[in-house]
Amino acid sequence: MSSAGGGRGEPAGAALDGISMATHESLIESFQRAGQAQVFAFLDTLGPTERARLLAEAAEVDLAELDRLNRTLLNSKAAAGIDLTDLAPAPYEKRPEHGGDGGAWARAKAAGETALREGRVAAFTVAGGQGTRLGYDGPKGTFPVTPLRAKSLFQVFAEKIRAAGVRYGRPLHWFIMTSHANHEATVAFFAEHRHFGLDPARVHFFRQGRMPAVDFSGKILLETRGSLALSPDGHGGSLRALSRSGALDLMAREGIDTLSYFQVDNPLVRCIDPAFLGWHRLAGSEMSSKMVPKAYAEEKVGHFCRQRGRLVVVEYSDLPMAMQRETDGAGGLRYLAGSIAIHVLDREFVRRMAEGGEGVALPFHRADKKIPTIDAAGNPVKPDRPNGVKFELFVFDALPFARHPVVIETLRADDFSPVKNATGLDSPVTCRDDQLRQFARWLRAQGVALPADATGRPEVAVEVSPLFGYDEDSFAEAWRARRPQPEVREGLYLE
Ligand code: UD2
Repeated sequence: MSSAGGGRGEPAGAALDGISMATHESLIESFQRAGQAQVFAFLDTLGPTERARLLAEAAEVDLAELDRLNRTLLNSKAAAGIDLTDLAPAPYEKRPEHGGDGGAWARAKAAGETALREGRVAAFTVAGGQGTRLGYDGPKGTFPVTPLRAKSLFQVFAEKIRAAGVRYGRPLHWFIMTSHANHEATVAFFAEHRHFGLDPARVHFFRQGRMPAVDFSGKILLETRGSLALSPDGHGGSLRALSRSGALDLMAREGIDTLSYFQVDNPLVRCIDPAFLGWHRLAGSEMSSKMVPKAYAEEKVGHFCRQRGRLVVVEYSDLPMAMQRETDGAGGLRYLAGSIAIHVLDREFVRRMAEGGEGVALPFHRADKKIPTIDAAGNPVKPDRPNGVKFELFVFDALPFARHPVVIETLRADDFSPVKNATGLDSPVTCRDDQLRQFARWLRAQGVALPADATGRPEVAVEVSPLFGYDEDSFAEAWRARRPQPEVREGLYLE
């Protein structure tokens, strides 16, 4: 399925030629019956290609699902908020340096390494987001991030995945979820860079689904006379996209039962972390997550909570600030466990969630947005305040459905420094500094004297390729084996 598209939501073209006039008519009628006839208001003014595109987009829409969303999420009472009753902080496995059980962590690491040697693990990146906040034009994964070589996010992940494949003697498969907007550019970027040394047969791209945006009365918005206002269905759409694209079947054929899930914006992530994989496996978990203690109350991450016996994540925008600021007896934050969007997923759990069934479905979230559209005369409108609603699925909403979910602590400095904003917090500059601090820590642990400021940022810029060392252990081995050991000075690149 390498670089294959993802079923529902494939661009017009070939598929459409097969749709008969009768199908078109029944499609249009179903929209009329659903009170969505405005979608075809300009149909008679369109040329054949535009017509075909509009009809193909309309065929993507699940009218019954949309009707349900309009009734539940647009209704102001029901939409009033997330259920916060019976909420308590979730327990998590502490790191050994914070009082966790060192023996249990060692057993977890060994179990994860076994799974890797058996070829049971694949990497999975969600890369369908639009990266609006960064103001970067292009798939976010192509954004340059490393301090010296300016390697792209995709290259950093590719090299970590390649290195893990070498270390455990089993090259890994890598699934990458794109969107309609960035699919072609993403696939082309990998081809242009020869998949960064990975076997192209093991790198699989598929598109996520799309959802129509509606106005505040639930009517689907048109972006132009001949196209719907469609947007990606959120990273939670990855579960159904994995199923629809054939990725789960491919995994089953290859003997892969575990997916290591991470976001495209975080180059520090340990994409393949044996201890995390091991905790997941030893607990018989279907979905596991990493947490970091929140750095401050207002930090924009989700919160791991327990609610009536189930694990849930409550997003920062949904947890009242008073609760985010609550402290425990010792003065620490009560809702301390921040979600950094790193998960491990069991293949058959993903299938169960994707297929849905009695009471098994991710809930949609509503986001009020400024959505470019057209007016009744068909002229473009660029709203300066929210004029409609987008619907999105969040992957962490699968946690309450998972059997034996585990949350483990990770060290922020080793796992999390996302690039989200052009400047300030979580920007290219903070991410570069965090990479430098990590390389410096690894070097210092090997006895290299490296002058640094109070935050641990070295005075000289150095870069370690993931192919040399992609975590502290692999770095230590490579460094000790390197003869002669290089002088650590400005510009040193280790590969
Ligand atoms: C997300 C989490 C937040 C925290 C933070 C850590 C949500 C709602 N919030 O915040 O709790 O963990 O990450 O960095 O998830 N994506 C898709 N398709 C989509 C939408 C997003 O693939 O339709 C991908 C996107 O490419 C990126 C990731 O999902 O890799 C996160 O998306 P985001 O930037 O919207 O999430 P953010 O920063 O609001």
